Amino acid sequence: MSSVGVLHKSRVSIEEGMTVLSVILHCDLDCFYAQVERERLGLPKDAAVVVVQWKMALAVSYPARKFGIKRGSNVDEVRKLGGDKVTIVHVETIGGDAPPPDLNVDQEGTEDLVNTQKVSLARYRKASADIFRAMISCLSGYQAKFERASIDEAYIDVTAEVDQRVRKAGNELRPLPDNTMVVGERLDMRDECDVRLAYGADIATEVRKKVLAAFSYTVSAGISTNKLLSKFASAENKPNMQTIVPLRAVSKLMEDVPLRKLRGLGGKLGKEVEALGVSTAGEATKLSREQLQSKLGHQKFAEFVYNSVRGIDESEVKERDKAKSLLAAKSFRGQMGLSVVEQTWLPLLADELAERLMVDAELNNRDAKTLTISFRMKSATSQGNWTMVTASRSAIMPPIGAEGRSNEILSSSVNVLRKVAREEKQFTFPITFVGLTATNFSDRATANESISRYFHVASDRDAVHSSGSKTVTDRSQNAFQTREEIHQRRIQESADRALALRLHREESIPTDSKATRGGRIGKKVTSKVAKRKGKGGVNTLDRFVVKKD
Ligand code: TTP
Ligand code: CA
Ligand code: CA
Repeated sequence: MSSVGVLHKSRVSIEEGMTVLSVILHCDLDCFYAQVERERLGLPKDAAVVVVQWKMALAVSYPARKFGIKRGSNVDEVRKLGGDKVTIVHVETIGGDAPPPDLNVDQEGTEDLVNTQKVSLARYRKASADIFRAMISCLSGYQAKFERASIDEAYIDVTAEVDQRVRKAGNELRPLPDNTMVVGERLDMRDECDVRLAYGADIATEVRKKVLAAFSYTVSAGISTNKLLSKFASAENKPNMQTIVPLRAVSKLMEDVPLRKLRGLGGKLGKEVEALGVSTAGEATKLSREQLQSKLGHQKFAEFVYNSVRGIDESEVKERDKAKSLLAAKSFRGQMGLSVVEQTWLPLLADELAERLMVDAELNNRDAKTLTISFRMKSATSQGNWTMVTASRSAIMPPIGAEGRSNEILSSSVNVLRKVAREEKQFTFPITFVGLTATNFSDRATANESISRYFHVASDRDAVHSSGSKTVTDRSQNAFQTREEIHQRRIQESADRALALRLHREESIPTDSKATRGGRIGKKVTSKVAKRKGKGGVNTLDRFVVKKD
């Protein structure tokens, strides 16, 4: 594929009779968790900081990378390489009675905490929300589309804004902003595409400066004509730099780019393509669509890979500044029996999810309609072997107006778990993972209306904080109760709420709603449980989904 082909694919029409080149920015925080911890602990900007989870490094600050410490390094190795020059911080943990692990001292038994505590990413989520808000406020007044892509990265489509700037100022010669690199040759200001990317670089600098000024976090950015190229670019000159990939440089660039570095090819899909004997995008351009399809099975995947390795990506920047789903989950080292999951982990996860939903509702004025419970375990195959699978099942999310929402989430989850244990004989308990996911968000304006009709509350805030109600999001209260007391209390509260809740559900959500059934990836299994849907319990509305590992 020639660069002309790439050029052609990167053109979009934003105004009748006028075709312009897209300008897409990709912003990615440098060593994100490490920067958050550095600021939280008031450490100097050049501090060597390593954030670990249990014994493994998750985020490594750039000064710490100089010691040879990498993501995935074991904490003993981190200590050996960095000595006392490195600050090791454990991610926040919740649950269990023991204090969180302190890995700066060689704490005995830290490993055991894995199965009594779980990590909380609240700090990083909060920082993420603050950062994105700052970025969006920086873009206010601009014609730009902002898409949150992960906890620490975002795409920004600045095509229309660049278009305006070109119209106003044209391609006047001016220096590129500081900390800007260009892949390939220098920009050619007689080239329309290069001029547009230079304007994109100005906007990227504004965004990065805003985040730096507000929070002292450095951001790296990529500036190019589509999401794939800009994401690749942002990682090229980290930290605290921005990189332009001009269209002219694309064919040459792709020749040597490892497949795994491309958006969407870092995981399983990339691995399957590599199995065809290629390791770079350039090599992969030798593969025909047919070859790709016969290996990958699906025409959609073949097309995606065929385009990606040529630097072609027509996917749009979707206007989205919030997460699509909220997940509270726990993986177990070894396996976990059902009763412990039910008594210890599900209450903790339900609390966490309810709390996060509440914060999310206040911030984003929305609420989730679907609750999905997933767990990972062995499953018997028809050949008499077993394989690891993640099974999930959805239920209607208890409404936000209800007191003790966490109790409802808990009882719903417990129902699902028990049902599966009882009725899905192909699965072998215990399990190695359990997760509660909130999805299917809608504006709270509509959600509130139907809820308040049933619960007669003035506002959600009042309901959640109503005096005397034992909301399980109140941690200070929990701290003085034993786990058993909390559990009993939850069961009681849960029973009290059940009737009102069922009324709400029956009234407001059709049993066959698209919301609870559609849009999942994975093999859908119409199980015995699913076939009985509609008869009674809240979880029988939904389909059962099994995804093989
Ligand atoms: P990344 O953006 O992949 O990495 P990073 O920000 O630490 O470093 P870089 O400067 O190279 O961008 O991930 C963002 C955060 O997400 C990271 O700080 C820690 C967390 N994370 C994990 O917990 N596990 C993982 O496997 C990855 C990839 C990231
Ligand atoms: Ca990052
Ligand atoms: Ca990232």
